[in-house]
Amino acid sequence: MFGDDMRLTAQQMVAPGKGILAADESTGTMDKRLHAEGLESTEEVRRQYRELIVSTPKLDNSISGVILFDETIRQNSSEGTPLRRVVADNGVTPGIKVDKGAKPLAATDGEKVTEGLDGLRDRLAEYVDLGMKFTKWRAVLDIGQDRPSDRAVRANAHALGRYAALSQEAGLVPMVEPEVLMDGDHSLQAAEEATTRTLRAVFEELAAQGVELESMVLKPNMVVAGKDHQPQPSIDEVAETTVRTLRRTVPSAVPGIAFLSGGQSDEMATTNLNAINQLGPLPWQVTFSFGRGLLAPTLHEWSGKSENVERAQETLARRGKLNAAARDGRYNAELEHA
Ligand code: 5MM
Repeated sequence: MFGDDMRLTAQQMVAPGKGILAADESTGTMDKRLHAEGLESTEEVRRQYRELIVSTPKLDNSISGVILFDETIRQNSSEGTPLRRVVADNGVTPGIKVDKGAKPLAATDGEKVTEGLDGLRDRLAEYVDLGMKFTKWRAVLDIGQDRPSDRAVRANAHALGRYAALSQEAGLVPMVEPEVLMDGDHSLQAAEEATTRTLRAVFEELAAQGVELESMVLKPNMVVAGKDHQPQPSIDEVAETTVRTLRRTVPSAVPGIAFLSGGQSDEMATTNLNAINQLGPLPWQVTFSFGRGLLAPTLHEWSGKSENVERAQETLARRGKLNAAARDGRYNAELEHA
């Protein structure tokens, strides 16, 4: 897939009325999510969970693409169809997480840098053969005294730039995810400052590494106060601050921005996405790429029981529909109970 194809894929991923489903939790994260529901995290339990997700009827009504984990694209449905093919047959574009996780960054006080560049070119070639159309790489930065440090911001931005360039070289659309965490008691202004600094550094590196902006999707955090900050800012303040931050840092050549939910409750993430879109028109498509925002209630509904699969799929389809409405600025809280 080259130039025009990648541009088209990027546009389809952020098309009006749809968003992206992040089902790319690594095994460690799946362990945590499944244990929290009292479930064991075996390869078979993860397979059943991922099958439930990707075989949800009419998933493509609200979902344009799904981000998968390496384990999932090598697993089959209970009927023997590769799960990656179930995704595509359901009208949804398959993508793959290609980073190897956030590891301690030298010469910092516990900050992290995402690794996975070594051997990435070869891994990408295999993912192309397996039918993947886009990739994702997540950098993680946290806010605190003198954090994120410029060292952590620069190291992560550099890795994102190199990853994105390699991805495009392979013909795969990169989803560039610099996440500034909402952990802590920092203010909305502190989140704005850290997110602005991070996004500036990321776009400098994307340019330095020759990344074509028209063939990528940005996956940032919304600009919210730390989850322990009191009082919490209003929805309007969050939306205005998020839009101001993005307008100041994200070139209009980028076709779309697909937010992570970052630990916000599912309803809060939907409400904020809606308020952000109501501030439009914006220079880019603005949609969701939620993991927990779509899947936390789905996993809870399933609870590992085959008799709950249908209800869990309905929960996922419903959250997808509500977020698709929010993505177009058409959501209101009453729809939650409709
Ligand atoms: C689904 O979670 C992804 C992270 O997985 P690992 O930490 O296990 O690698 C993550 O990248 C996710 O795609 C985004 O953070 C969006 O998920 P949330 O839950 O923040 O919406």
